[in-house]
Amino acid sequence: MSTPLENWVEESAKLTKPSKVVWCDGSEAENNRLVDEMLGDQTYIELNPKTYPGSYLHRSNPNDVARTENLTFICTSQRADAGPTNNWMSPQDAKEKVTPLFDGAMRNRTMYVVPYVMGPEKSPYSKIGVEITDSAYVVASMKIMSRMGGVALERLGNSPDFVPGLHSLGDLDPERRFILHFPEEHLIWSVGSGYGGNALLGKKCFALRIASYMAHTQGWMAEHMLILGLEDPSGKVTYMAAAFPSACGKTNLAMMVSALEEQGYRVWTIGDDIAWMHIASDGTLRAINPEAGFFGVAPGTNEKTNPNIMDAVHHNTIFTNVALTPSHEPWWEGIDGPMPSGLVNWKGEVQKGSSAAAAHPNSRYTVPAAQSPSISPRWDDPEGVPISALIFGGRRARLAPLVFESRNWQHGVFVGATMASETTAAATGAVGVTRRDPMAMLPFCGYNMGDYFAHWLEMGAKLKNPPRIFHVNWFRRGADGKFLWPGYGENVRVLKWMIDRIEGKAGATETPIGNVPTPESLTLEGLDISPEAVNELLRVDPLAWVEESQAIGKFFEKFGSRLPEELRTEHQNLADRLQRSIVPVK
Ligand code: OXD
Ligand code: MN
Repeated sequence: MSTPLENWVEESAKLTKPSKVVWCDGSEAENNRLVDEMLGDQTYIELNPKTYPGSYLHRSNPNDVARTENLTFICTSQRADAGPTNNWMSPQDAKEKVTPLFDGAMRNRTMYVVPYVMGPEKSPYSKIGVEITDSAYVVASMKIMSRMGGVALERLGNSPDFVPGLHSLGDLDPERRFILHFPEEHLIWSVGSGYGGNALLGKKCFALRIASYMAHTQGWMAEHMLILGLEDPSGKVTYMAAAFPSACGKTNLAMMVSALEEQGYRVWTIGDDIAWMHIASDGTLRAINPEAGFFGVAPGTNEKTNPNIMDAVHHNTIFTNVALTPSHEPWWEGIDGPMPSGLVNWKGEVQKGSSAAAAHPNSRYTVPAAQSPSISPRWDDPEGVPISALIFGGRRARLAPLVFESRNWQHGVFVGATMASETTAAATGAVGVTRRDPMAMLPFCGYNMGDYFAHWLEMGAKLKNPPRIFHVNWFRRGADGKFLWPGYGENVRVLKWMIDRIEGKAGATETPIGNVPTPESLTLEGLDISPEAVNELLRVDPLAWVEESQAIGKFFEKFGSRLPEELRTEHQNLADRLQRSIVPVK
């Protein structure tokens, strides 16, 4: 008798017609074989073995360098269940359309069967996925990003309880590229892209889109959040999870070298992108990081912005679409030091001048999480870590103050649901446009976002001691257009204010949008910042927020009757509070 997994593999092989099928065991020997093959066919370029041992550069097709949200679909039987923020196709239409693209797609190629666990190997909260792919680069990346191979097969046994994901590079033509999710079947199909978020199916496709759907039906949360622990001088660690849209500094925050380390405040990393959170038997919210690696944006990363990752990526790392120095080291815009001469750009061409970027703005490193010096001793804890604070944030050049605290869980859900940010290069499309990105889940929610908001509200009601909810904005600019806040390691000062709030030690001013720190309640010693800049960072401009409130109203209209009443009430509440705070001019 064959197992459900064997049946699905056989069915997929019949459709895609590979020349051979390889079941991946996740061993070093297997990885070495793949590396040799990829060096042979130039999928990989070896980096300097002295300074970057075990590390390789991969150049993707220039038309395939970022997630393609316009080609990403949620295929529920009812359109309304995918909601107004997702692209939708019916499961039947999607399969009819895309089956021909898989038909024979793996001819003369190897089909790899990649079983993996998302989450710590022994955690009751972990889940199993199996990706079928014809890309060796995807296999090597999945080995870093998940617990891949025999561990997953052992845990699965003969059970049908896994998320199947069928992936083929196809012909890499964007016209024939589809990233399809069938949440009702827990199934993923992806064709025509070899890029990370489209092709490493454990990450965005499973751990966010399919998992958010599962979490809704099963009573837990799958969120686009980093997880960190902030240690205080007494050695106590407070755990926090934070949602920011793609490429807004989640990795840097999760791995921060604290500017207050001498005072005993230290940051420990549990995860940099995704949190799965469950209500434990003691009523606390427990978070695990389903991933085992970091797939981070390289440009802008340097010894100042993220010294821990700079250390981590010096071995066993896959770089994608970065530039290459003559001594075969990776290079990107914003790395320490000047642009070296003789650089080869991300497309493999000799770099001429600096008018065009040498590394693609969305170039990446893929590195095992355990290699970061900041990794928490509890990052692999099967029970997860208890979360005391949830943080939302985005890039807002003008509007949002450095930090504010919501009044309660319901208000916090409203703050998350109305989050907005200026877009980055992590997805294809215009950069720098303000878009509303609730809980940073806009591209990743596997069901109707109105129902997702309702789920958040329900989770809060079930928690004994719901985490406090904060909003941060590291990106506010002054009248001169310059950032007001130094960011990076200095952000610990804001995290410290949060734990001081949780412990009832820090002051705040009530404003229509929430509680904003009093300047004295922030720990600013040793920071070169003027009192005027601090005031500007903390300023809430009611007139600008009235405009924001109107934009929120427009956004909420999209959800019609699926918008929870509580959020309408919070919106009205904001409008009323703003009204009261605006002193009429006589
Ligand atoms: C990511 C993203 O790659 O959010 O994490 O795009
Ligand atoms: Mn992300």
